Amino acid sequence: MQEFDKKEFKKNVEEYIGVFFRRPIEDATRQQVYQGVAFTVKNMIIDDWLEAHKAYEEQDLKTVYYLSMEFLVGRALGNMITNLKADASIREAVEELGYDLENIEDEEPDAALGNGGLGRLAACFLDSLSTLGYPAYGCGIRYKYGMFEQKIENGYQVEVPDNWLKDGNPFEIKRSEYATTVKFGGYVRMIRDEYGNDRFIQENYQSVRAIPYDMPILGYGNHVVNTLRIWNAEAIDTFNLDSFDKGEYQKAVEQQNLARTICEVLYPNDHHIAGKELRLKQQYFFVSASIQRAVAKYMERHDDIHNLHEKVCFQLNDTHPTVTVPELMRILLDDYYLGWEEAWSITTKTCAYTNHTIMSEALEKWPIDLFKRLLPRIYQVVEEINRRFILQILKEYPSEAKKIEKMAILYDGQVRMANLAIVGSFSVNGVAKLHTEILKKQELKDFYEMFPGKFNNKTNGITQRRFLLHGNPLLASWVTHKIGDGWITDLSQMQRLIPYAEDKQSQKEFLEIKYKNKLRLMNYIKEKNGITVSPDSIFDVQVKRLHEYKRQLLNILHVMYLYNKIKDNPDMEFYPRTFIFGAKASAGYERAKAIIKLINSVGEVVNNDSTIQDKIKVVFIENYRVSNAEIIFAAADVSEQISTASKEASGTGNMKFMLNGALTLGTLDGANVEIVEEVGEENAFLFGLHSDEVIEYEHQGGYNPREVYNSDKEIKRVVDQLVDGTYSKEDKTLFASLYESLLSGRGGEPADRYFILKDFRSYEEAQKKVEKAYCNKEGWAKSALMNIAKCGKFSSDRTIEEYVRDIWHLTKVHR
Ligand code: 26M
Repeated sequence: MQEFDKKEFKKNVEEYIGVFFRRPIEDATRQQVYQGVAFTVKNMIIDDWLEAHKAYEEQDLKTVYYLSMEFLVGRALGNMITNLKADASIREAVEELGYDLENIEDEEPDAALGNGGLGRLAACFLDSLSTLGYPAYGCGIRYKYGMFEQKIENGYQVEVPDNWLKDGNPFEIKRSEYATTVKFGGYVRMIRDEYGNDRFIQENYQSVRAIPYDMPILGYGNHVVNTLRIWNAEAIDTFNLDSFDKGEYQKAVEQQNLARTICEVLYPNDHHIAGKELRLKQQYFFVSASIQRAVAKYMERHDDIHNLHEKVCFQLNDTHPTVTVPELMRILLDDYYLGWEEAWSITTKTCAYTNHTIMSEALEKWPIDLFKRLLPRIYQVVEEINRRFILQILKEYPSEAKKIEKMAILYDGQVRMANLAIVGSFSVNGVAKLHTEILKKQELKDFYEMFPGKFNNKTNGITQRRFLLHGNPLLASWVTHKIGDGWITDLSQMQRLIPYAEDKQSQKEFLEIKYKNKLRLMNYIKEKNGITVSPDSIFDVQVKRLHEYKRQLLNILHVMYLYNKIKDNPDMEFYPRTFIFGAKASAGYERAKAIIKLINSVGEVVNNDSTIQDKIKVVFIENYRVSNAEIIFAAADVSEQISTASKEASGTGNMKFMLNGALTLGTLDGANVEIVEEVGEENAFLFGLHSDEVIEYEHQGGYNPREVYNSDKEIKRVVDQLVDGTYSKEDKTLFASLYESLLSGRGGEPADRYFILKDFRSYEEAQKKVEKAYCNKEGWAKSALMNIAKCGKFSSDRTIEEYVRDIWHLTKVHR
């Protein structure tokens, strides 16, 4: 990249608008100006992109392929400008063109190719890989429709398709030269070749053409640009549609339909598996295309496939891309004619697997019939992997028949993807210390005993470039003013803020910045919700996917409890609080949707009750996503991280709040444990059962919530208000399913399986401590500053360095 030339930049923007829209900039829409700016910025990095890849090849560097069904990257323009370190100059140039950079950035739709934590983690990892100078590809799917847009109508969630590509995507490049074919269905015929070897030929299959689209991922100020490669499906022979042969015609139509459907839409569930055939097609589609291409690329510059693992690592983001293991085997066996042992040795040195959840509903299993019908050759390979693995189990545990039942890959008519991923990988990692320990001691105990050396922990992290530098410019420049800008690429330098935590002037400055960020969110809420909130109130925030285990229900029940208190004692001391929620529910998850409705209904009642004098406000932010998350984190005082202990593998929102100086109110779950370890218990608010207590109760089949309900009048009152019409005048049964989930459960599930009533009092007490602490402004500011000072560990840069050191063994590019 050359020196930034403002005149040239402005000229380019105007030229693009002229060429693409046939308009002078004065007549262009804001969207058109955005397109012009975006193309100009892309052009600024295009040479670096090419040269970085040339450097990788010349230096013959090992590459990690991060295989993921999801990349929740959000908007690209602002991030690129940040990472180009061109913020001030581009802002000025855009201003001279008559526009405000923020408004232009707001024209970009989020690339919402993910559900939540797992997809956003993948995006943070790509940012860190580029910033640290490691060669990497993100490999995924170019969904035509990403995560649905959430509208709230009459308090209910309504899902609207996210047509993010409708105006085109200025950052992507179609790479037809790397197209490959992916085959589905048909049958496998075995033949003997001229050397007497068995060969397996897939016949009568349907196929689609996989076409990659590349998006640049720039490192921060280092001229390194990696690639997010997302695959689109196109039909193969359309000309066959003219065929007079009925069978041919039929097949051509089917192939067209297959191509049309595969990349149509992101499945909008997390933590719940619906065994849909199309989902498996998506998985094999992007995996097969990515692995074929990676192997081909390796062979372009190397002659021995046996050393693949020296230059290539496939990291599986959860079990979703697990077909990588048999697909690589298939390529090695069928295309490179390797023997099984050789192929297996290469595969298990090349694949590594990350587990992101212990929730049993999320454990991926496919019916064997479906798997076999869709992927006949892959299934054969899986059968052989399974056969050999069972022999190994029998050998190591000759007298323990139960081991096979628990560990087999094929069992009970199903393909168990986690078992396949573990057996086929050299590394299995959890995403926070506690999570990895639970995997080793409980969920994956048998595998840990058999392969202790594979297991390791990699505590998650987040990129400070997006979530502080871009999302919270006021705080970012304040930090830089105090300690220099080293934190941008080395977050551990935040430690240098420790002395300022005690300093009255710094505390005051921090609170002023927080206040301004609260004003920004206040205005957003005013505009979107029409609700007036006070920036002097405590901004208490829970934003994340909606799931019972995350316990948004605990939060809103507590709001109902507080409302009762204030109504009963209008003169009680109470520090005004704004409870802010943001969450999408999976479309078919009825209880989650009922919780969204409840939050909105409570808001409706509480916000409009003038007798409580604005002491409580409840705000549900519609369509929570990466772009508005940046505004929300910056404005938060309290970070609600209240999952049932043991259920949240890590959490990453918790880290984004910490980075922005919010105090955690949480359970000892996931990475909260490590956050509190870093910041000190005195700078957080902990409550609730510990994970071992939860696990112990679960072994006993649960606990009896009616004991709590019957012995605590205030809790009983709140629970009863779910069904007495307090928040559902029009239809008292609206929240009956939530009432039932707390007191009796349904279909054999334990009552209150997420221990909401059990933890209620402990939560309520912690909330009282929050209030008391907030009353002391200086003390609060000190704690907030300590959170920022101690957040260094939670940079995804640290996480990536650990992956590199323990799993990927990459070398940095010289540029
Ligand atoms: C599976 C099958 C069909 C449709 C969707 C899925 C599916 C999609 C996403 C299942 C799980 C998915 O994500 C799980 C997830 O987001 N896990 C979160 O991962 C984060 C990053 O490691 C952790 O911080 C969170 O604690 C964990 O919940």
